[in-house]
Amino acid sequence: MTIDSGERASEAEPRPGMTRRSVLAWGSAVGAGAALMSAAGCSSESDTFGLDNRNVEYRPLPDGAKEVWSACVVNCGSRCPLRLVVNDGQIVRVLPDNTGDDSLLGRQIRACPRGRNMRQRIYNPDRIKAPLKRVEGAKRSEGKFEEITWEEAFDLFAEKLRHTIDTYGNEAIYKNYGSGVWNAHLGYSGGWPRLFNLLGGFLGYYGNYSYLQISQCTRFHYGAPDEQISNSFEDAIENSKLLVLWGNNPQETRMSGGGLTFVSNFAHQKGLRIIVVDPRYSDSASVLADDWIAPRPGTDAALVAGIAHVLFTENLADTAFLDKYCIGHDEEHMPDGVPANNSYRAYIMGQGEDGVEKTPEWAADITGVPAHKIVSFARELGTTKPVNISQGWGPQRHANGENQARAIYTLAALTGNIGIPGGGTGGREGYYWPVTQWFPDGDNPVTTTISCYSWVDAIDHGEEMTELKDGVRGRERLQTGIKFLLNYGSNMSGSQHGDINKTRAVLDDETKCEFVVTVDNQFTATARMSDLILPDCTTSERWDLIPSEYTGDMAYLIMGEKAIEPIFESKPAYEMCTEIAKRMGIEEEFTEGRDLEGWARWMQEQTVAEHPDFPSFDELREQGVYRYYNPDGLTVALKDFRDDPDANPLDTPSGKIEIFSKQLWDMSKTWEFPDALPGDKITALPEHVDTWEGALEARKNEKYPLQCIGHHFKGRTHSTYGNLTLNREAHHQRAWINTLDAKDRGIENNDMVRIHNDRGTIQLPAMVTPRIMPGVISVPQGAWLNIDADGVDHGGAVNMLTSQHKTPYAKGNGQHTVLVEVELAPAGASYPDPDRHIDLNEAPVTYTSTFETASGSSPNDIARQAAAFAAIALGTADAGTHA
Ligand SMILES: Nc1nc2c(c(=O)[nH]1)N[C@H]1C(S)=C(S)[C@@H](COP(=O)(O)OP(=O)(O)OC[C@H]3O[C@@H](n4cnc5c(=O)[nH]c(N)nc54)[C@H](O)[C@@H]3O)O[C@H]1N2
Ligand SMILES: Nc1nc2c(c(=O)[nH]1)N[C@H]1C(S)=C(S)[C@@H](COP(=O)(O)OP(=O)(O)OC[C@H]3O[C@@H](n4cnc5c(=O)[nH]c(N)nc54)[C@H](O)[C@@H]3O)O[C@H]1N2
Ligand code: SF4
Ligand SMILES: [Mo]
Repeated sequence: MTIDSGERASEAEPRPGMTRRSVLAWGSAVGAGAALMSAAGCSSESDTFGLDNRNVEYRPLPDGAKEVWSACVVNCGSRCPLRLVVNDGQIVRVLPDNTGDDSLLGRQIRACPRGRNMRQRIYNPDRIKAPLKRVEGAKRSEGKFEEITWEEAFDLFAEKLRHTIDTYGNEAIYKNYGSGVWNAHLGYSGGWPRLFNLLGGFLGYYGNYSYLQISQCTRFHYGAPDEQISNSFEDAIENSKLLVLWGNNPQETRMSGGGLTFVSNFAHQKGLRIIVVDPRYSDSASVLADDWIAPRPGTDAALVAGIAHVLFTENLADTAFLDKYCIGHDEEHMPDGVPANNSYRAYIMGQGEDGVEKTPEWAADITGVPAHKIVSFARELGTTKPVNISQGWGPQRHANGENQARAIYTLAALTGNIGIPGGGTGGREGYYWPVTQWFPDGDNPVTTTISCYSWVDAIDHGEEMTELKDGVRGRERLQTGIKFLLNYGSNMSGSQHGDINKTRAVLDDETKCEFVVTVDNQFTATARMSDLILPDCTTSERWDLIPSEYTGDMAYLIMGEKAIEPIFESKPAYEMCTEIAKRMGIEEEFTEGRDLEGWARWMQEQTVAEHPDFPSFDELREQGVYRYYNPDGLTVALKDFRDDPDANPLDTPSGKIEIFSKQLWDMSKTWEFPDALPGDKITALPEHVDTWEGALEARKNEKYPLQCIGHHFKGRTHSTYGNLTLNREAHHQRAWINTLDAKDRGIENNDMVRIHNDRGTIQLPAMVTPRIMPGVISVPQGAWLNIDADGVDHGGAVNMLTSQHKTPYAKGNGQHTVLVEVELAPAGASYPDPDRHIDLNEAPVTYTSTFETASGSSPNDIARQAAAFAAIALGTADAGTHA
């Protein structure tokens, strides 16, 4: 069972602020939510394959209703088609994929409970209804707005853009990282990069919040410019003897039928042995694992070292593989000019610089995994072949996450599993992703970039940022700080970046960033901190083509047809860009005479040129989903290199896998760490490093003794879907805390607790459970903020606690490295929860929103809204999916 008892609907009680009527409605809604969970293939095993959508009998559609193909495009790593039933201009029902079958490579792409709740996201009280301008004199963090017209909004945008370019140059413009729409061929950019590029460019960023550390270390380890993806799960199912999910939780992070939930269920059915390495007994551990190994967060490199000790001393390391394909593993295979005692084996055997032997006992002390367990795990890894060691991105989202990721890669080499069917690189599961045509952004004339995690620094003290200190690329130092910030499909500023309080303080200083504009369709914490807010529409209100993403060896493209007209005053971002381009005198170059549908058709035409079998635009509208497959069969990463390393060398200096990296060795001598905290160092080997707020410090720190991770959570995709009542009721935002730690603090299950450190305080209910190791808590990341006058967040947003301190050379987000203390919340310290409830069974008479003052409704809006809900109410009698 995926749904742990703590999350069962029956135990949930109404939250403060819920009316009795909404509780009743909620009761039936949760019932629907539970049904959804099994439909998504993530409830009990027995119904995993039980629900073939082709054979489901639905309630009859209203007369005159039509079905339109659309999709959920959030960045969850899956991508799901949705059949939107439209009646009288309103979406009245959301139906899942009905193509495909139950086979491994033809499987149905069944949307998860979030996507099936799409109607609540479209018709949501938090929808931004009109362009909003910050009230003169109010601070950004005060979030006070007035409605303006679109004309005023476009003029203001254009004026500020012109002023920024003229005064500071194009490097002062920044489009923040934001993943809310970036997986749609048109929607991902909205047109903004194209607009800026035509105007001389903008400051870019490298990497992403998902896997910045692993992507940067991969350059040195495998010579690949990105993460070194591994064999696919389909290959593991066919060919592996053992699958190790190392800080990898596909049951929760790849939730759709097209994603990997479904694939891993095949693995389970086939009897593939699976071991999960995770401080949490995650949903993947609970549904799939034969064994669970729980290291303290941030100690995986030590765990790997302890395993390596057993492999070396018991002659279980694959030395033939290492000698042929790697350098740096032992004294005989070192790069020129490097003393031999810098090899990985010397490090493990205590002959390296630190003189410490990395025995299983040594590793046990650091990781918390018993030594005998490390020995038996090592023996199993050393004697089983092939093994796919599949690391997720949890281990690398830590202080010195670069070393964590490289260590796990190294284990794949020590066991000789790389480049063979059933094996893997130690990276994340591979996938087939044929390149179809995306919206053309053009080239950015500005070539300077910063790491995606550095933008608050670049606002605060951009001119001080340099290559060797801050990882600035394309220049030795930045010429200017960021003065014009665009948030598009991004909830970074208010929710997803580390240390929300620091970010708010930096944004409140208007001498630094002079203009902040947010383009979103929900009134988020990020929108709240802007000077201008532009209401985008949702995917269902515009044209697009939508590709699969991490969906293994089954790739596909989904038709995104405009199902309804944009609601309220919202517009597709592309139309906003067109209006601004007009004001900047570049409309022709920008549009090339195309509107959104025109671009969607153009992309289809370009795609056909590459893939002749690709359906026509109208066929795609009819069939909705088009699947395609790798002609070479299942994905086996680095197969060419394994087959013939001389003909197919890696792009590293040696052409081999570099367990010792001479490039990192050189960087360790030149890179500067003026504000270094413990663990801020670059090492040529994937060694264990004790870091700031790491496992060792937790044991010494009396004030903040608990490590806190913020896992990705089934209730939301980051913050997206976090304001949907049904989702909130089905998946409660609670802090996981071990039974022993809870007992020490007098905390019982569902007690309201406060979690704090020097950066912030949050309040939320505790989930007291043995499913997380002692000394560690986890607060699912992405909760919507609800900050009281004392600055305490009652939404449970983990980024009130996280740090902006960068990792050593990726300059990335160690957002899972956090120390905190937890205590019972003061009695009576409750705070009204914004009631985002929409009763889809009844047409509300008035339109209420927590943010009413900010996103105020005109009488016209209210009439339209009431009409919309009336139509919805007529069209359906349930939570918006099939019964
Ligand atoms: N439902 C849902 N799905 C999502 C997302 C979402 O928000 N919700 N987000 C999507 C996105 S953009 C991304 S980048 C991916 C994220 O995918 P991941 O980064 O892989 O997800 P996380 O939950 O951060 O981490 C995976 C697991 O690692 C564990 N972990 C944390 N620290 C450590 C450690 O030091 N060592 C080990 N061994 N394990 C550790 C966590 O407990 C967790 O179970 O998920 C995607 N899918
Ligand atoms: N503590 C902690 N923090 C983390 C992480 C973690 O593991 N721990 N994970 C990090 C990771 S991996 C990632 S990817 C980031 C994700 O952070 P973000 O990329 O900010 O993702 P979301 O919070 O989902 O915000 C996406 C926004 O896009 C908006 N949106 C959706 N559809 C549309 C649309 O059609 N048009 C427009 N204009 N907007 C739309 C949504 O309303 C939402 O506000 O978070 C990072 N933050
Ligand atoms: S959140 Fe992901 S798995 Fe769920 S419906 Fe959307 S794309 Fe599919
Ligand atoms: Mo991500």
